[in-house]
Amino acid sequence: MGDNLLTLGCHLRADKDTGSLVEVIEAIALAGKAIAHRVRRARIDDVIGEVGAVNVQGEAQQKLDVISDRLLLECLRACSAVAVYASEEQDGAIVLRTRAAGAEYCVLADPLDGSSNIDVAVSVGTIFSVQRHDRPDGEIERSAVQPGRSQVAAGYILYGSSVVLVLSLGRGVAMYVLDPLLGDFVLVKDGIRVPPAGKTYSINEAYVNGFEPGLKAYLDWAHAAGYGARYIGSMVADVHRTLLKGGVFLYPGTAKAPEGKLRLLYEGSPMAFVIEQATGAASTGRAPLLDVVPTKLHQRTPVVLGSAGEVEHVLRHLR
Ligand code: AFP
Repeated sequence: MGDNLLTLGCHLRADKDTGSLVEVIEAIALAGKAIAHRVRRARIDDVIGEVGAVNVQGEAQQKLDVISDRLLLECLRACSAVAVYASEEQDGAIVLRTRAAGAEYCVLADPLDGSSNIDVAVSVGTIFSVQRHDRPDGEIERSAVQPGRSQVAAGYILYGSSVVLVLSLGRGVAMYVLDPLLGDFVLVKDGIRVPPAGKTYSINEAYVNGFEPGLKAYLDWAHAAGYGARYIGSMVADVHRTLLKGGVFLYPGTAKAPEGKLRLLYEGSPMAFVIEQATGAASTGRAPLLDVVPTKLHQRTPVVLGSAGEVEHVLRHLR
């Protein structure tokens, strides 16, 4: 049995081109460790349930949403390379420091995706996206509202039976696991590739009456072709399974919510970046998801991502 002892920091620093981006990723990883600790103690400490407030999208905030957002903000505030933080839990982007002060990056995050599942101990996760802060200091918030294609890094931390960090800096995808004894993320796999096909679809099929005809036709086709269904209802867990085992994850628009539920900048873009870097595909159902030009911070988007062959099966039914 070989020991995995290459830590996240050492692995990232081995690439001389990574520069101060390493500090940003380490700050996110530190927040992830702190969040993991809170998630593990969820039933022991009084952190289950709603705060009693709604976020800017009108969704009930869970206590752990607020705690996770604060932990991320504090870790990023301490990192001199970060200029802007934007999150699903905040109304607007938070300016931490200026470009003149040498801050090069903007971090966007869904601090605790799937948090409504915590009371039943289902896996949850943190999703993050890093964009270059290349606008004048007067337009600092616009650094956050950029197409997914221009991300310099993206990934997620899954708080499951183990704590897993999946990361892409635009040169493939690596997976690290938190070694609880060492207190550090260690590399377990580099160069991850989504299997090109996999007969599993992951969608909330209960919304089928609101789906467009093409999507209903795809589901009929998948049933006839002997596909299986897997849906946890926690995006990080569903995407992680899709990344490792293949298949397709969908959160489409419906008649009631044409843009679906997921946020473009905090969920869709970072997950699409990881999946494309792992040789999979990601689409809105109409266009490559990474090419969508956002107009606002909290924009929503339909999502279809996973094995390239499986995404294509969906798209040909939608066309
Ligand atoms: P919560 O953070 O409110 O639990 O929502 C999780 C989520 O945004 C995403 O993780 C899931 O894929 C999706 O919602 C599940 O939504 P449905 O319950 O509508 O299927």
